[in-house]
Order: sequence, then C-alpha cells, then structure tokens
Amino acid sequence: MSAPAAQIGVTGLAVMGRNLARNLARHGYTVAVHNRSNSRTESLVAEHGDEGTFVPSASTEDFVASLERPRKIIVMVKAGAATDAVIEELVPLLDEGDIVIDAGNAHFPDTRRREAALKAKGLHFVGSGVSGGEEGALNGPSIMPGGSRESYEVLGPILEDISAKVDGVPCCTYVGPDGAGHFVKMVHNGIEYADMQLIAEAYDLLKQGLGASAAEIADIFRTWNEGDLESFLIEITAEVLSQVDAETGQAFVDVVLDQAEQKGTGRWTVQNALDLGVPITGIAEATFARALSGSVPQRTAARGTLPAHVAPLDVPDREAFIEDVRLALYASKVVAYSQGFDQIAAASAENGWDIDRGAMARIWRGGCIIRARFLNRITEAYERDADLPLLLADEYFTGAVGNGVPAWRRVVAHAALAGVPTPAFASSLAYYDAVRAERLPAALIQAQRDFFGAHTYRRTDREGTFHTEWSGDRAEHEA
Ligand code: NBP
Repeated sequence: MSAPAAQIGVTGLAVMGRNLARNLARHGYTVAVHNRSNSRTESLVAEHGDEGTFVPSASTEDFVASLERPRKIIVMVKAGAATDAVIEELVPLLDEGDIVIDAGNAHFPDTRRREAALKAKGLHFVGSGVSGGEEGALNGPSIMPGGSRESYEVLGPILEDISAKVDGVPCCTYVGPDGAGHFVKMVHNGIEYADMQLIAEAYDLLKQGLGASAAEIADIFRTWNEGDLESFLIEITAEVLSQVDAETGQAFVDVVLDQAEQKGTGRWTVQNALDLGVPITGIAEATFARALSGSVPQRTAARGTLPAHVAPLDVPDREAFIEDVRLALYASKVVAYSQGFDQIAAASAENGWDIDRGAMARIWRGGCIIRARFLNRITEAYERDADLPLLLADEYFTGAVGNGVPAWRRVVAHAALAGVPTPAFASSLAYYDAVRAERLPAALIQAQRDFFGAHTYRRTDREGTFHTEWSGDRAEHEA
C-alpha cells in the first residue's frame, strides 16, 4: 500500500455521509471513503469522483491505513447500535491521538459514554451535531462539535471550512466537552419542533379566521419572510402552501394526512428538560401536538362527539388580524427559543460544559433548519450579558415581544372562543405571564404539600423553613 494520503475520512456513505464527503472533497481535502457495503463507496466515486480527490477502500483496515496521522474519521452511520459497531471495528486499528467524529444524530448520553471509553484508550471522540439535512451536508451545514478542545484545534479548521457561512462567519464552533455538541443539536431540533408547531398554528388561524386558501396564506407567509420572522421555515412554509397536488388539483397541504411523525429528538429534549427541571413548554407542546395528531383512536372517539360551544372567529379587519397573528407568532417563537437557551444553560452548568449561548445562536444562523434573521438578535443579547438569566428579559426582546403582547392576548383569546387549538401559542403566553408574575399560586401548592406530606415551606417575611401541625393544633414551628 502507498503512503497514507487522505487528510480526513468518512465511513458511512448513505445520503449524509456521501454529501459530507463530497463537500470535503470540493473544499480541496483528500477524503478517504468507506462504507460497510462497498457498492455505496463505488457509486460515490463513479458518480462524483471528478469533484475532488477520494481515496476509496473496501475494508476498514485499508480505510484506516489510507489516512494521515492524527487520523480524523467521520462516522456517518445510523445512530445507535450501528455507531457502536463501527467504533468497535475502528478502535483496534487506531493510534493514540487519532480523532473519531460521530456526526450522526446520537443521543448525548451515548456520546458521553463513547467519549469516556475512547479517552481511556488515548483517542479523541468528537460527538458532533450536523444540521441542514442532505442539502446542508453537501453545500454547508451548521456543525456543532463537542469533545476535547485539543481535538478541535486539529479538526475545527476543516469543519469551519466546510460549514455554512453567514456574513463570512462559519456556522461551526467548539461547543464544549464530551456530549455538549450532540446536546446542543438535540435542543436545536427541539426548537425546530416548536417553531414548526407555531407556524402550523398561525396557518390554522389564518385559514379559519380568514377563510383563506392555501395559496393566499402562502402570500402572507411570503410577506412575513421579509420582516422579523425571516427564516428558512417561514420560507418553506410559503413554498409548501403554494404547491398544488398534481393528481387532484387541490392544494398539496389539503391532501396530506394530518398526522405528524417524529424521529425522537423532540422527545429527548423534553425528557431531558424534565430531568433538569427546566420549563420548555413550547417544545413540549409541539412534541405532544405531534403525538395528539397521531392519536387516531382518541381523535376518532372525540370527533363530532365532544361538545364545542364555539363562536366563529370574528375578523372585522382582515389586515389587523393578519398582523395580530404575526405578532403572536413572533412573541411565541421568542418564548420557545428563550426556553431552549435556558435548557442549554442548565445542562451546561450541570455538566461543566461552559457553553457560550451567543455562539450557538451564531452557528445556527446558516446551514440548519432553524436558520433565521432573528438569531443575530440572540447573539447580540448574549454579547450584552453572557450570563443573561432570561432571553426575554434582554432589552431588545423585552421591547420586541412587549409591543406584540396585546395582539398575542387577542389571538389566544379569540382562538379559545372559536375552538381553534393553539397549544403552543397559548402555553407560550401562559409562560410569559407566569415568568413575569409578581406572585404565583405556587404558594398554595407548597402549603398543600406541607399539609399532606409535611414537606415544609418558607415564609415571605422571614428566613427559615417551617411546618404547620395540620392534623394537630395547627401551630407553626421551625423545621
Ligand atoms: P442512515 O441513518 O440511513 O444510515 C445508513 C448508513 O448506516 C449506511 O451507510 C449503512 O451502511 C450504515 N450502517 C448501518 Br444502517 N448499520 C451499520 C453497521 N452495523 N455497521 C456499519 N455501517 C452500518 O443514513 P443517513 O440518512 O445518511 O444518516 C446518517 C446519520 O446522520 C444518522 O445518524 C442520521 O440520524 C444523521 N442525520 C441525518 C440527517 C438526514 O437528513 N438524513 C440529518 C442530520 C443528521 P450500509 O450501506 O452497508 O447499509
């Protein structure tokens, strides 16, 4: 075999790995390529060999041998058992200081486990979030690498090179140790769920309130995409709503079954938020809304059976209603992002990751599904105060959301009266009111807990922890 020639390797050449390998090759890197079934490797080289320099190998041994040291190997296989199988195969062939990058959608506890196991063998393991789907992988994704800082020094320049750029700034930065990269990717996906649900609720309100066609609503979204809401998701919403089904001539959206599926990252985000005790109501409502849409027996039992007592949406001023929905969407979206960033802060503190939230907003500006103009505002907010306890409390967002509060209330109230389900709009407003409340009814809950479980309480007027003898003389004493 000739001297190792490849600067970086990719194993796992399904749609994502193939496109990532092509992206690397197009940027001038010599890329070692390998796949369990050699046919994928052969077809990559046959179809795209002219895009750069590929070094194909049929066996893992040859693949590893074709890489210069320290070896940098991107694993892009199906998340879960396949990732472990590939790592197991690679590890005996590697040398101290080599870097294995899992760029699949791993669950972050798996990444932490793998990182610890490889570290014990003197290897670097980088769990890296990659967002943007197949198009992003080819033309520039948002990349969220974790692992050791040392590995980032070698790997970072390559990943930054192939990532999306916004204003010349790469959508890739070091996230933090062990599972931090995959954690941030998970929250990114959770926010994506919330954003999509909010857009869907806005669409439903416009449809029911205005009696507007999908094509008319597409125009509204197109207009919205020229303002604060400008984002990939708003842009594709207009595209989807404009699409006409070739077979029936109906709006495409009207022939799609109303059951949203999920691959699990939203669920992981919510599960983790429950563990951390962080309220991410926007993401949770979005995840449950998908689950409800797929709850066929329940929906069948309820449809046409449950009394509704609704009043039709009253829309005396079409333009004013559209503006109200836009403001409600923006405000609810800020709440969902604010909550997601709270979750990142909480996990970062718990795991000692030291994640720079402003930098995360920066690398999400391009390449990924939630790319949006307003992420610049989030970066600016964390630049003003890196320890900002609540994104909503930043001066920009206080103003931007505050202006829309009357509209937000009107939209949620009208939707409730008309029986249009807006779980994410409504729960975001409830969160906004709860988090800004002078006093919450949690006082009553704590008192109830003391009543039935002697769980104690603190008082508003003095320090200490107290218990009342509820079943006795109801005297209070210090616990
Ligand atoms: P898939 O998730 O469909 O996985 C297919 C690849 O895994 C093939 O290369 C296959 O090899 C390989 N593989 C399997 Br399955 N079991 C294996 C094993 N035991 N040993 C070795 N290789 C094995 O591919 P994908 O859609 O390209 O996604 C790759 C990763 O990127 C996943 O983790 C995914 O979650 C993540 N991701 C995907 C997207 C997206 O838009 N698709 C976006 C972001 C992240 P074979 O050819 O021999 O069967």
